[in-house]
Amino acid sequence: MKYMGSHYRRKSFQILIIKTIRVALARAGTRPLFIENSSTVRVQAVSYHYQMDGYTVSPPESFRTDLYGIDEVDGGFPRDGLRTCAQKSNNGKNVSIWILDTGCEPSPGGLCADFTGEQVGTCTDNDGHGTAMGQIASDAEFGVAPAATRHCLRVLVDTANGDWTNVLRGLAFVGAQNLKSKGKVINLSLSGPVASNTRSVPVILRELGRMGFFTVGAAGNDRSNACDQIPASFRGDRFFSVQAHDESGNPFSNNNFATSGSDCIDLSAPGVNIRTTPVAIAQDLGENGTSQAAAHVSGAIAVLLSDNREVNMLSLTQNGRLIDNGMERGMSLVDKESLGLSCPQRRKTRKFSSSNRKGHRGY
Ligand SMILES: [Ca+2]
Repeated sequence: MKYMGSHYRRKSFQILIIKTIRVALARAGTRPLFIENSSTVRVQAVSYHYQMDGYTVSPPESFRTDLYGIDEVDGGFPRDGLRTCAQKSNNGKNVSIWILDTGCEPSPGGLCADFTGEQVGTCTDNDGHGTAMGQIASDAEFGVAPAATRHCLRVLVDTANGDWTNVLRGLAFVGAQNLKSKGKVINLSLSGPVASNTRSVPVILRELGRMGFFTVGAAGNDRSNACDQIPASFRGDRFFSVQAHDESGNPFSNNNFATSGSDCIDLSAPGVNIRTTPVAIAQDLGENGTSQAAAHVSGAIAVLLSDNREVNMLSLTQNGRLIDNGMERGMSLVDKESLGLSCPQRRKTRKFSSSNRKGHRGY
């Protein structure tokens, strides 16, 4: 019966998607859709330079300040310069993270698809944004959830914008998959104004939530009310809208925000001066935005799921801190808790060896 239930749900979802996409296509969505990355610098070189006092961290046990985001998620505040929880955690193992963006490199076993019509059969990222989001969430060495399976859907074109219709197609593809995993996370580091052609987005996100998907959306970088943006304005138990803050806990200057009257922000996460792979040695560049913040939260959710822990605001922010958005723009802004996981209470998996496998039930 359980199987029949999930089968029925997938079937009904597919019917819903077909209807929804028809509506979206009929509306000929041409409203702008932007990635949430306000950086004016583009990192372009090719190698990691994460070292600490000459000690190459592989896998990372220690971090430079330019990995403060990973450090912050891992154990929360105060940051300890260490990946304190990783050794006790499954780090996203057997959890799928779907990156809907400009494309990225799937991890082993991950899927890749193009919905822009530009690159049939591939998901090559010619912009860099999707690659960065994928790395923050699940890079095998420096990601928040290094053991997660990363799937890459190309829904934005090389100029890093796109059409909601392609995003909807990507979401429909995700919902139609029947992959075995311990959990499913969708990262939407993109945003656009709420408009007539975005009415289908909440419908699909709600249905994906019912199917067990957790979705993370960027709050947006427009210095405006997040409730005017989609996906941030979507509200749901399995949806999180994310602002950005810097390593000192100051809010990102272009954050979209929540007011006491209309609150469409759930939490804040690292999103200022975030380094990702294509960084040249000796360059001191970072990228800013609620995109980067959202990707941290996607990775954190994957970590919680892999450790059989609840995913909710409490578990995501248990070791976070209050980010003071204050009254800086002359309006009543709502302060938010920052992302900060507590470490798992006990080790969930053990190394495979003949000595400790015996008698270990695992799961
Ligand atoms: Ca840490």
